[in-house]
Amino acid sequence: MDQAEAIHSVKNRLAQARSVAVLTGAGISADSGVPTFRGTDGLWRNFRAEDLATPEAFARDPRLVWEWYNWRREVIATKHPTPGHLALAEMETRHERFLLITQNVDGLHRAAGSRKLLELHGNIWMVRCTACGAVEENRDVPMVLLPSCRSCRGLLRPHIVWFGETLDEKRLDQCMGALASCEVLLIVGTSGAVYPAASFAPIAKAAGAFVAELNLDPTPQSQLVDVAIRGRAGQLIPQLL
Ligand code: BV8
Ligand code: ZN
Repeated sequence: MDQAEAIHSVKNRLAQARSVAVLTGAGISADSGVPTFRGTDGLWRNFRAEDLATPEAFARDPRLVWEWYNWRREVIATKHPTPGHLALAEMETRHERFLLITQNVDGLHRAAGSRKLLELHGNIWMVRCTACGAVEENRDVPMVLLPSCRSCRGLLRPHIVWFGETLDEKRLDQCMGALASCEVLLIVGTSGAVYPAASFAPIAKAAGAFVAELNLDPTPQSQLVDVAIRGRAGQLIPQLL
């Protein structure tokens, strides 16, 4: 099946679908200029996300972890949603049931107008107090280090799910509900390396969904999906509308 036929087949499935789910990863924000995690531009000062985005790294050296997040906040603050983000915000208005699940913490889907949105790993513009648990939005670029809680002076951390941390039960249940009921699942711009998000395509497939992958490259999930479309998310998603 060539590219045009593949796009046509997914478009047809979407046109008839009452319930649609979408899972996005760093690839959809690559077109905005946000570095991906595992691409060549994804590394930061020779550190890997798996080494810095962990509670152990934060306990050992909160300043280093905050410096990494300050760098990412600075990068993301100047980025805008792509036609891919905007097309997904439009897509949610066309189906009775729709859920956009993103692994990205950059907030670009929210900025694009998506409302039926679940930020599985949190949001880089939200901070949480490690002492009293208070959560609030903070858009300081950079954060003055080390940031402390307004009400109890406790150390603030990014309100983001780090490696080794469990995901919010409610959020996960909402994902499982969408995966069990969707007729179409789009998997956009993710390498399928991180769990539990990496298990979403097989779960939806087992529940009878038509699964399409939109990615620049093949991934471990490519042979599992019904259709794999190669290309840039920013160009492909608008063609599905
Ligand atoms: C948990 C916040 C229970 C940080 C993130 C072994 C087996 C199973 C699980 C594990 C295991 N060992 C450890 C685990 C658990 C771990 C895990 O999965 N580790 C991996 C590395 C093996 N998972 C967890 O810890 C999760 N919690 O499971 O709790 C538990 C607890 C303890 C022990 C076990 C279980 C929590 C995971 C959440 C981690 N937090 N983000 C931050 O961002 O600051 S995940 C992080 O990676 C980002 O959010 C990112 O979104 C995510 C996944 O990366 P991708 O989005 O896929 O990005 P990537 O760069 O990899 O790929 C980009 C893709 O886009 C590529 O395919 C590329 O081809 C494509 N692309 C590029 N440009 C474009 C494009 N496509 C289209 N268009 C383009 N223009
Ligand atoms: Zn506090």
